Amino acid sequence: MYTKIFRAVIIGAPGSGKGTISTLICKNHGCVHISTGDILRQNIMKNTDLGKKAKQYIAEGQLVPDSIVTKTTLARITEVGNRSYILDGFPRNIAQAEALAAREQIDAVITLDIPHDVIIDRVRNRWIHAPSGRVYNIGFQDPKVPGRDDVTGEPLTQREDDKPEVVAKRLQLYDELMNPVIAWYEKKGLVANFKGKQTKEIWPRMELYLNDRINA
Ligand code: G5P
Ligand code: MG
Repeated sequence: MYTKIFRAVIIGAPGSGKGTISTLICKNHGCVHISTGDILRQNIMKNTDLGKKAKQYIAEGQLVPDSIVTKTTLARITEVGNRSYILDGFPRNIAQAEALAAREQIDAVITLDIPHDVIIDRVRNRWIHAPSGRVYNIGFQDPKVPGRDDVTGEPLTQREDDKPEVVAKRLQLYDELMNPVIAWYEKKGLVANFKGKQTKEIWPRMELYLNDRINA
């Protein structure tokens, strides 16, 4: 458990394992996982106003407009209150990074550096339980019953934006928009980069870093 509040951002390409690693961090250290992608997908499922606005952008691999996402994310951070959190999927550009900095003091920025060919393979095998955001992967993190969520038994689905042509667009957009964001956080001395091909290879290094960072 954290002995003080720890607010971190996790950055990585689509399919790099942000959701998987955030879940591990929160399970082991008791923080709240805030995933903007999960929030948007849950709103699409419930057909809310936000979901209706976001649906087409996500399906095409485009960013949902800043005005919508920033308001939603900051509202979620307010709900989380005085607790440690990992912010996954936000910020997505400099404007969002500035909006976050104006509101929150971020303690660390964790970046995941996974080769694109590894990512393309993973995304092909990804299945999700959209209502909860739980993620599975055939051959890596199989559900106990094929095609079913471990907790609810509900059917798993594939993401609309995991089609190969949309993944290619998302990867390109990531490089274009996120390299400047990472450089922006590097200037502030906040970035810890984790390079590798597998989550199990990255995780022990991440644990060492987190323990150091949290007890510093
Ligand atoms: P999201 O939802 O933020 P992305 O594209 O940033 O989407 P994504 O696809 O959710 O990121 P991830 O969370 O980095 O990927 O990866 P993951 O799900 O944990 O892992 C990928 C797969 O690999 C899983 O099946 C996992 O089980 C498996 N895996 C993990 N580790 C290993 C391993 O070691 N080995 C193997 N074999 N498999 C492994 O955003 C979606 C859309 O929402 C909008 C945008 O339209 C965006 O495109 N959006 C925003 N728009 C504007 N501003 C924002 N801030 C927005 N946030 C979201
Ligand atoms: Mg994710």
